[in-house]
Amino acid sequence: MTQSNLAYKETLNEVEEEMEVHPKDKKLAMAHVYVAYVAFIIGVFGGLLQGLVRGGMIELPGWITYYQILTVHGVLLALVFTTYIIFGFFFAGMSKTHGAFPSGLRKLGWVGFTILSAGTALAAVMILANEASVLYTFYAPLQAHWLYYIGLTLFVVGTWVMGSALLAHFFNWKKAHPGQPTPLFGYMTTATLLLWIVASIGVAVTVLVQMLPWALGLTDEINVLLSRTLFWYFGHPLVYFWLMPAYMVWYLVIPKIIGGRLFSGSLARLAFALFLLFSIPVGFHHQLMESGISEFWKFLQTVLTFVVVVPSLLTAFSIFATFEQTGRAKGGKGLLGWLKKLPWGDARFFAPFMGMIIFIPAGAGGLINASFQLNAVIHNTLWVVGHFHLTVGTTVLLTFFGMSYWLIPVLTGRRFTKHANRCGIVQTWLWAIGMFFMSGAMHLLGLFGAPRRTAYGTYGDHPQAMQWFEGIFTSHVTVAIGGVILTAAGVLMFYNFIYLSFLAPKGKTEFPMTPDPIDTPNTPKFLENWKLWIGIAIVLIIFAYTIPIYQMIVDAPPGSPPFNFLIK
Ligand code: HAS
Ligand code: CU
Repeated sequence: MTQSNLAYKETLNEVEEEMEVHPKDKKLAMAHVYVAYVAFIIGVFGGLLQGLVRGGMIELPGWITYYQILTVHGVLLALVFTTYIIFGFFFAGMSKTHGAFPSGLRKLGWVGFTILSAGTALAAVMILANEASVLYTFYAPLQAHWLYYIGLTLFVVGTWVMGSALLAHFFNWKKAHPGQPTPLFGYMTTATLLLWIVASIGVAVTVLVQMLPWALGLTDEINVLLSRTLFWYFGHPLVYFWLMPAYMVWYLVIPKIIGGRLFSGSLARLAFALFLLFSIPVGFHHQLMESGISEFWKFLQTVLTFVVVVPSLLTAFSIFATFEQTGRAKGGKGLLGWLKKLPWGDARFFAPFMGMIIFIPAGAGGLINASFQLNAVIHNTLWVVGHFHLTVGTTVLLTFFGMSYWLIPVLTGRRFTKHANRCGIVQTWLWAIGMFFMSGAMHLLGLFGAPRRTAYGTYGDHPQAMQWFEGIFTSHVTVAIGGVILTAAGVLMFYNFIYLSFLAPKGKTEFPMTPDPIDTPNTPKFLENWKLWIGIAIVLIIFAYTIPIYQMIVDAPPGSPPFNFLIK
């Protein structure tokens, strides 16, 4: 280690000792966590009902429809829980690593939170009133009440306002420390927020320009292909908006919990910059089976999809290396002896670790989905539902659960007790086992042709199964049983949230944050050049989308507002 590295390391450790989340920032962060978990528990029960309906075990009463609970489940878990917990994590982490928010920015944060929550409440009311049973993708021609689209708009605007507060805090720090590498937490938050902002412009455009006028009756038709394209321009980066904060926990928190230090800061920065570049021009991999997009553009976006796999592979390498280095430093010998040195009994480690393990098959499933021709086999089948229950539903969620075990007590000034830890370990096992059955059956049923997005679920059940395990994993009953186990796990997680928020003994809990990796002073300058990254991202987007979107507009059938005047 060079002299300058050593000096840098010492000053950082000193700073680290002092920095805590400011009490006023704790309130703002915790407000997010409350909403997140209330949405979570309602969403979990939505999922249970669906599983039971699909398994043919119950019938919904006349006043509830299948699409309605599917929308409740998808919107509350995939959009509301994730967004709130992510922003709660960002506010807490930015306060810890960049210092307390100045009161103006904190207020801006509260304003954003209020707008976001007004939007969420409006959208939730419309869904519960069965006026917006359009699923979380709100594909046209499914149409919701116009107030639902207003709710969605407020939701997005709220995140922009909160995002500006966070970005301003980061760039103020950068200005005050010229020439210094920025703290990794801020770097990663910034990459994630920029990704979110650039991507959500797509959904804002389709909602404001297409959906809202149509729902208000101002136009009576809609360009369906264009609306789906604008949705997926947003929808794929959306999944990385969920994944990147989970990766932040892996990169920044887990090394500290296992008693080590992240293996390389520059590699971590590079992975996040690559996510910003390649997450957006890939939406067509959700539309490979759609007519109206020529195969050249589909193929191009397929190639870019395989490029965006690279930062995940970099992440796998970094995290594995961090585990191995730490395990060996603790005396682990031989090829795999270091594994024993990891803190298996610590739920803050174990839950995200299970998430990592499950991401290996989950990511492999993603590669299958993205493989153009193979997509024909799985598209619109239950396989896809199995895929996203492993990715966002397990990898990301287990990581957020693992994060909650320390984040909530940090924010509420309580202790993460042995009891809470034990509940966390049981919760992780239950979630993983429930998901093994549910998602496993979904994957296989999908291969036998069971469709997604339908209540008539037993299609695809495979009565002539040759082997017992084939029979188990090709039955909707298995999906339902997995769903029941997952509901139990969800209830236990809600209990963990209540316990850590209100019941655990008062005291101090550590906000685990890895000391900056030793390569930090040598961070290449270009990695911090945001203008460069945003510029390349925009060029890639223009390249991947301009011509196909132009074609969608000029070749649209007559009466496809809002661009009728352009139709050939
Ligand atoms: Fe996906 C559909 C392709 C990742 C979520 N995806 C979906 C949908 C969702 C979703 C919600 O190409 C459904 C949307 C809808 O409603 O229609 N997906 C991919 C690809 C990846 C991928 C190529 N998806 C995700 C992630 C998600 C997510 C992440 C949420 C968070 N997906 C698709 C495609 C479709 C799709 C098509 C459309 C299907 C259709 O036809 O409708 C890749 O990014 C995956 C890369 C990941 C890896 C894994 C790396 C492994 C790691 C773990 C390391 C482990 C360690 C532990 C360190 C290659 C990082 C080691 C320790 C030891 C001791 C061993
Ligand atoms: Cu995607």
